[in-house]
Amino acid sequence: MSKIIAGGSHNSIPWQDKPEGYKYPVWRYDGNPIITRDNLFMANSIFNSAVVAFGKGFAGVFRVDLRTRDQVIVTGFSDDGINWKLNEKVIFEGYDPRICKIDDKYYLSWVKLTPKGTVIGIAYTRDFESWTELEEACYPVARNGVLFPRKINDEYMLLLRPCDRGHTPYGDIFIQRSKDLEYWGKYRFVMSPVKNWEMTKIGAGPTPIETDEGWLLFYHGVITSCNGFTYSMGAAILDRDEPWKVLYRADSYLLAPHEPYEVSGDVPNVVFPCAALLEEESGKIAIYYGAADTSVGLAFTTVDETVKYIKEHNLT
Ligand code: BMA
Repeated sequence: MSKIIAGGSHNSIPWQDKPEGYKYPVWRYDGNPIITRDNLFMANSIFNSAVVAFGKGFAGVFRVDLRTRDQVIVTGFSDDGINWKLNEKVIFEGYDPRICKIDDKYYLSWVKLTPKGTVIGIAYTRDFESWTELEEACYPVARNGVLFPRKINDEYMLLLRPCDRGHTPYGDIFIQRSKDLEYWGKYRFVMSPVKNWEMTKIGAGPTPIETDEGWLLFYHGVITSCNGFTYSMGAAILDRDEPWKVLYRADSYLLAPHEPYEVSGDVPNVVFPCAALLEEESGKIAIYYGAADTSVGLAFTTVDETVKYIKEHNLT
């Protein structure tokens, strides 16, 4: 049995048992999508968004593309992780937020827009009301900045995907380290696309999950077909002390756009995981993902099922 070591929620996370006879390790919530444009006035779409256990329930940071098509981030709260109330107040401009609790603060990392291209913005809050922005974590151009939920050997760690300004194939995951979340360095390469389903580019997804086997990392991978891009979700296990070392990695995706709300929307064929809620005792994991750049979907797995799948389908 694989175990989640830390980062569990004190509250019950959203959950549905795996449908009878379903053979794969990740299954969808049958009420998907859980968040749509109807959750917020003036939203064109609400998608790649991240949530975390907070107080007696959950809090989140949501990517909203407005009816002006400006890309902004707002906060939201939920008692059960499924029904969300979003706030109209914009906390930052940009997109694809992740949220990560380290000690007593919640750190937001997101794709911040600058005149020279996108960078990874970092800000923190204690209450989801007031935010303190820190130095940008890199120079342009990068996306998919994902913090680890604790320091490792006294250093904060950030996964990121250096890229260029467009949607061109330039997509490896790197890691960089910092003692103070201000100066970053000691870069290491983590992984490149390998299999067809992820061949165009890859990018880290939710905050890595600490397990007894290593850091469980869900990530997205993109394949280019004659019809455009398809974004799916894969998984790897990184070394607990030196997380740039990949111990295992599934050769195949764990979730891909198959349902109507994933294959059709503003950008068809996108499954883009940004957050996971955990239960340490049971090993349950609830994954939040953007669907077709239009809405938010929820999927479930357990640490045991996912780790087993990764090992049985390990990339060789
Ligand atoms: C990526 C990001 C994501 C988006 C995806 C598909 O480059 O912009 O926010 O979900 O493209 O459009």
